[in-house]
Amino acid sequence: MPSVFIPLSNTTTAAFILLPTLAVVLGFLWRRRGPEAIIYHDATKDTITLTDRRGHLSLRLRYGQSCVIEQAVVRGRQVLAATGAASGIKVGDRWYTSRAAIHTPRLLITSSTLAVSEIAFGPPNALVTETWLFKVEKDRITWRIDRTYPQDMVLDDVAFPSWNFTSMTTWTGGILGTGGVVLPKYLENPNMTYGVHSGAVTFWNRLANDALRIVSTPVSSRGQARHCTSRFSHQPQLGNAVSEFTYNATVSHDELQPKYNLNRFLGDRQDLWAPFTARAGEQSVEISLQALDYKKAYNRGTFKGLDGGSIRELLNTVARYGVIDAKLVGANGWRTGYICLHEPFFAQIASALNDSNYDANLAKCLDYERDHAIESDGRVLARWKNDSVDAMAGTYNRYGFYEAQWGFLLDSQPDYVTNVVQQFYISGDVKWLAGQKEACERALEYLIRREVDDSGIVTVLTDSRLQGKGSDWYDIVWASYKNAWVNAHLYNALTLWADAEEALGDNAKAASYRAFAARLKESFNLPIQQGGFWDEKNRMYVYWHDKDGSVHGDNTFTGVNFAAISVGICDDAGRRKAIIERIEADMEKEGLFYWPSNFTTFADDEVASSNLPFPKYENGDIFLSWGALAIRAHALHKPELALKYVRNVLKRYDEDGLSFQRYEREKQNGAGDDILAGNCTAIVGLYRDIYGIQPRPNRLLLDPHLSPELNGTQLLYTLRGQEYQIDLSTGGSSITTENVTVEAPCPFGISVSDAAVQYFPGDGKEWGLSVRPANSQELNIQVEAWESNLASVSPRRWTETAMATGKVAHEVAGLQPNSLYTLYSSRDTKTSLWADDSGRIQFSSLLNAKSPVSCELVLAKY
Ligand SMILES: *[C@@H]1O[C@H](CO)[C@@H](O)[C@H](O)[C@H]1NC(C)=O
Ligand SMILES: *[C@@H]1O[C@H](CO)[C@@H](O)[C@H](O)[C@H]1NC(C)=O
Ligand SMILES: *[C@@H]1O[C@H](CO)[C@@H](O)[C@H](O)[C@H]1NC(C)=O
Ligand SMILES: *[C@@H]1O[C@H](CO)[C@@H](O)[C@H](O)[C@H]1NC(C)=O
Ligand SMILES: *[C@@H]1O[C@H](CO)[C@@H](O)[C@H](O)[C@H]1NC(C)=O
Ligand SMILES: *[C@@H]1O[C@H](CO)[C@@H](O)[C@H](O)[C@H]1NC(C)=O
Ligand SMILES: *[C@@H]1O[C@H](CO)[C@@H](O)[C@H](O)[C@H]1NC(C)=O
Ligand SMILES: *[C@@H]1O[C@H](CO)[C@@H](O)[C@H](O)[C@H]1NC(C)=O
Ligand SMILES: CC(=O)N[C@H]1CO[C@H](CO)[C@@H](O)[C@@H]1O
Repeated sequence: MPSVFIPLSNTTTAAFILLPTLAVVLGFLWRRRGPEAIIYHDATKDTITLTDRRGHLSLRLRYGQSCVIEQAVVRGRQVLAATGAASGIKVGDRWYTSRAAIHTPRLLITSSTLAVSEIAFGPPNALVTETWLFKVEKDRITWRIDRTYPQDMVLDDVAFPSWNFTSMTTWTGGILGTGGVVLPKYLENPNMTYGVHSGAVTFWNRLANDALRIVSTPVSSRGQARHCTSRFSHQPQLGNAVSEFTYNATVSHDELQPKYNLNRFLGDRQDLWAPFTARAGEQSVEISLQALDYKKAYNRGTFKGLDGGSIRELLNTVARYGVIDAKLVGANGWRTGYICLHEPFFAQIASALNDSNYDANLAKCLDYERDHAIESDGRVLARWKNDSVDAMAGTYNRYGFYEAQWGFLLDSQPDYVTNVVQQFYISGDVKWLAGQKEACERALEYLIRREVDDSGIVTVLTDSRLQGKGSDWYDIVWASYKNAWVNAHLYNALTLWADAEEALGDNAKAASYRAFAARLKESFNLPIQQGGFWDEKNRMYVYWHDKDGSVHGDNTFTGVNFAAISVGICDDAGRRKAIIERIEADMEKEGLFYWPSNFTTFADDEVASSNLPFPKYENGDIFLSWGALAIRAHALHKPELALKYVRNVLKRYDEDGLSFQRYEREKQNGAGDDILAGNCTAIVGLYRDIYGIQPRPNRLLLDPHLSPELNGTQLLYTLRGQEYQIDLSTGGSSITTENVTVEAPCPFGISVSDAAVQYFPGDGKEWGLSVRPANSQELNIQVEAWESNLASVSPRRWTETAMATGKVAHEVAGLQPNSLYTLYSSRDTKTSLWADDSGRIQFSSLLNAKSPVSCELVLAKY
């Protein structure tokens, strides 16, 4: 468009008067005729080109004896292979497609739509017919496909439609509607295929900074379509051509089933889904196609002291890679296809990711686990996998859940509950939580029944290391009887779950779980000689006690020590300091980029022999999965140390994409083909404990632990559809939403309801101040003092500044009911206000532009 107008703007006044008319004429020509026209028909070549009004996406359709999209230009980059995008069906081993050798379809073109009808392909006695309706919009092109099956048909495969991209490097990856990701670099061999039950994908290219978002929605009002499914493959090379990357979408009435076991990934073939019956009649899908500026679409804010590009990339690749499919969310990844239900950090990953699709899928996954992984006695089966190779004999169920061959890994009990509560923190969905109540109680009671005396400490199923069985995440370390790892995670789950019981109104249960947690905390911290886990001589926690009284894992096992600090069961500042400083000294000595499981070896009878000699695998290698625990432990003690290790991980990511299971201790090079998504947990820790972003069911809590290099970091974050801007500085942090900025001593919380913004002092669940500015009035509230304690009589003090003149409505809550308060303002006013029987006061004040007003609200003395 600019190229048409620029010459005109240089002409005389007379030409200017003509401009409006000319613009209409030229605009008309441009739209209907020019090569950049929104819909441009080149009848000589049998092609029609459609371009969105912003000119970011352009599709070229070829229709002569075919119906195929042969070019897709995404922000100037052509991404399709010569075979393009088309639709089709596979019957037996024969493909019938719209790509070639069909009757030329009928066309109907308007200024912004194109209808292509009478597209027919298929076996001669059962032709499938389609109509494609394209609509060109400002920022997208929509493509509706109405397909009619003449009869019920058993199909081996379907392209509804399928897209062939130029090569395996056309896209860095594709963010899926499951919250997961397809990564072409993990489909490195011909025929490698990955598929999911979702019809939404945003392909992106990091270098080109472009993205193509394809979102398919079944049109259920028309016919039978209900499910969308996606499959991605590395095509074998044809001759000297480069291998194409294909995206094959399916629309069906019934949900497609995997053809081989529960596989969503195939290493050497593409027929991922089982044949299915397409019902006679119509099925329709609406596909929205958008070309995006990738960095803008996934803008996380302005980063200081860290590379925001790497943070975005690590979250979009490593973190998402743990999602296997709809209802299957984990942190190992879809290549090896394991989910460890004995990992507590999926909802924490969600809270760093900021993707409502991931959140929704995790909620469904936890329901699926509730229904198929929890046994009647409350036992939470520890793992899921596509096959039973890793299962303890007889435990693999038809949904894919099982006990690990290494032993009963009991951390699945608390970790399931932890994920449920933290998912509730993100969604705030009390109804969903209520559906989990009975299952979570059952999972906790399973461990509670295993309490030793009245200590609060519970035991695992083995009594002695000599039984040679694992009992937690470190599955080939023979931790037995009283296991500090399991007990620390139980403590965490109990305190979280007590909070959830309160949200559900069951205060009695909440109190009993808190009482158990308190008992456990006390015993946990006792010296080892008295049955606790604290080793006073070495100033660290040990890993376990065998039943015979012997103590094991006194090798500064980092897992237990970081867990104890980060879940708060160790809250003694002296102990924290001793542990962290000792570990840091060892890190420095060895020059390690990240924490190993242990600095020196476990004893021979404490681990599987495959862990020997030290350092090897779970005996001394570096696993990134527990990064969030370590980051939190450090953030509480020394934020700059936490930051140092976040930097190291980001540097690694830039070097090797973190594509390994663990790092070998000696050379610190990557090893292991189980490419763990848990690697993202350092960034999860960065968001949660350094930036301090912590969703809560009724607010966004901000509790940062910053070091000065991070000053000026500005994060964009969305929670339950509400957008927040978070400005971080060691001098004071603030949150802005709905034109209101609240700066307050941390931690504090913010939420929005009834067009007003609420401020929650401290980490309390109740708001203290609610403000509603005039329309479009920007308002800054700086809280200087606000005690969240109801009984407190200390004054509440704050300063408000408006950018424009207008009336601000206020409500203060959490006051002593039926009491008289005095509001002093720096404008020399003094107002008496009565707190009603719910302890609330309402008042309005007119603020003048840019003149700050300080307020003080004090309980009046009689
Ligand atoms: C995409 O490529 C595959 C493999 O080369 C081919 O079989 C298929 O027909 C192509 N799809 C389209 C729409 O042309
Ligand atoms: C759908 O994808 C498969 C590869 O997974 C490919 O063989 C087939 O040709 C595709 N269908 C079409 C019409 O492109
Ligand atoms: C890919 O799969 C096809 C069909 O199963 C097979 O014929 C072909 O040999 C495979 N190619 C490679 C390189 O594995
Ligand atoms: C965060 O979520 C919101 C709402 O879904 C979305 O608009 C935004 O693009 C997301 N940001 C990132 C970085 O994904
Ligand atoms: C399960 O998945 C793994 C990894 O993708 C694969 O190697 C294995 O063959 C699958 N198992 C079966 C029985 O298909
Ligand atoms: C995560 O890091 C491990 C090293 O602990 C590495 O082996 C693995 O490939 C990484 N996973 C991903 C998805 O990058
Ligand atoms: C960070 O900002 C605070 C004020 O917000 C200031 O006191 C401190 O000196 C700053 N630090 C650096 C390194 O700029
Ligand atoms: C915020 O203020 C701007 C003008 O400064 C206005 O356009 C916008 O509508 C306001 N937003 C809200 C939520 O009031
Ligand atoms: C750094 C450190 O304390 N390492 C410990 C690791 O384990 C051995 C025992 O196997 C201890 O002696 C070390 O102190």
